[in-house]
Amino acid sequence: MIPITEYAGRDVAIYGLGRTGLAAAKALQAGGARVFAWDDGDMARATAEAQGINVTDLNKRDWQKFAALVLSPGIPFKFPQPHRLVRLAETMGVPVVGDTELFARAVQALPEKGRPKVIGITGTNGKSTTTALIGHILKEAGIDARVGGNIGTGVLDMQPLNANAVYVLELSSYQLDLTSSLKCDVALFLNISPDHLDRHGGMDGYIAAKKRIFRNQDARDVAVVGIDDPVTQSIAMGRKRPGEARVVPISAEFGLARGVSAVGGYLHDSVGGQALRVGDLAMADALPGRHNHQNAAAAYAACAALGLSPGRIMAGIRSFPGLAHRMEKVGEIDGIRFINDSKATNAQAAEQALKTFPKVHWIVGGKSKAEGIAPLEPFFDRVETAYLIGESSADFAKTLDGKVKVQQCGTLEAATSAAYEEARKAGDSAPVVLLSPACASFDQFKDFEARGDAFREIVKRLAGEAEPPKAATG
Ligand code: UMA
Repeated sequence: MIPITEYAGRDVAIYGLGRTGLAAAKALQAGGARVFAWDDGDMARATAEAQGINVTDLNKRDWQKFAALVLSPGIPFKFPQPHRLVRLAETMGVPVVGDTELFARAVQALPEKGRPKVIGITGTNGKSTTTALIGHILKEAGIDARVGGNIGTGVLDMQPLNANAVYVLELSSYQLDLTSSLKCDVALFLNISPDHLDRHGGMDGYIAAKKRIFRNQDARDVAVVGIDDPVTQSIAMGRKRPGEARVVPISAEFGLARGVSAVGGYLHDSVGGQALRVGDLAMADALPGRHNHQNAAAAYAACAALGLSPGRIMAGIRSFPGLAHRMEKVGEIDGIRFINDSKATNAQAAEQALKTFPKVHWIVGGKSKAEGIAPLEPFFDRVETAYLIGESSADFAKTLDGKVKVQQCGTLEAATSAAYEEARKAGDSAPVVLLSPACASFDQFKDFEARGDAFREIVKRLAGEAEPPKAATG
């Protein structure tokens, strides 16, 4: 935990007691602040109280005493409309901040030589993979890298600040909206496509939130910018003013005169003006597909900016184990690869997975998003058979009718067994069973992680590595 001393002896309100709020409450308490925390959920309040946090109904407190309101990123800050407590804070002149802002100020409060390095990563897609990959490369190179933020560890839950450490932070647009003081030594903006627009008042607001990652950077810093979509491309082109961070463009579509590119399966570094073929991405098992090649290019550019050699970076890229539930290989039986992409909860995410393989046995379905799987039609020719699960089965069968062979399986267990049997019979050269549901999981599982874990267990059982489930008794 990173103790926050900025509010020592003062009262601070905390709203939201999930990962962000709990960590912030402990960090502020450890730094000497008096914490008054609230969450609308009974369970969250009980958990916080059990951990020694002062839980109190913020609606009933005297707001004149609060020096700040620490807001969790999932609670509306500006759009669709500010949460009532945010309005109250603003009316009472109480500043509203996020956990990353507290982290940033704590870093800036250190003498310059004592500050750790900070790498911030944002973008619509690929930010968790890139964050984890950078953390992995740095750790493999013997650097004290700490990984946190939107990837799942509250920023203030990370190890205390240390001048020799590198903090690798995945930053969502929600978190960036609540952060003003962060200065990234290396800031990465990977790509952008419409997402979370309700929380930013539209696309312009969403772009503006993401661009906050570059705030406070100066000429000593580096901005790594993906140029494979028009918005980030124009951001990269526009950042040339004196005093601004040095821009390193990255692409998985074009070779670059200056930048880092991943084309034809190879990583190329031409940042210094001379093209250097750095390594073969086919050796990086956990990073298949064009989108992962962009992530590899981004991670390479960030680590190179910190002074790591191409050889060391490539060693880390090759040994990266991948993230759970994201194109994660969970087993191989009789030459059939089983890929867990449970994190693909919408069509756009599933598209990345379908694009990766020429032929797949596709397990799909659950609680559908509005667009269903119709946007994936251009990739239906890659599907050997679709194995339908969950409440979307009837709708998806209609979308697939006449285009793809379909098996109605109901459960993930039935679908995985059926896909395994079919893949064995089909005798493809590189058979793949892919769970990339294009749906939320809530109709059958607690969350996408529980769904992916269940798939992993089923595959283990099929491989005979695990015991068959015990028969129900009583
Ligand atoms: N709550 C209220 N009142 C409300 C709304 C929420 O009391 O009106 C309470 C809830 O009961 C809950 C708490 O607020 O207890 C949840 O706060 P939160 O949604 O901010 O969740 P955290 O657990 O703090 O997790 C947050 C990020 N969640 C969101 O931004 C929605 C996590 O990202 C992040 O990993 C974590 O901080 C640590 O930094 C998750 C996410 O879904 C993965 N992010 C979005 C995304 O990636 O698309 C942005």
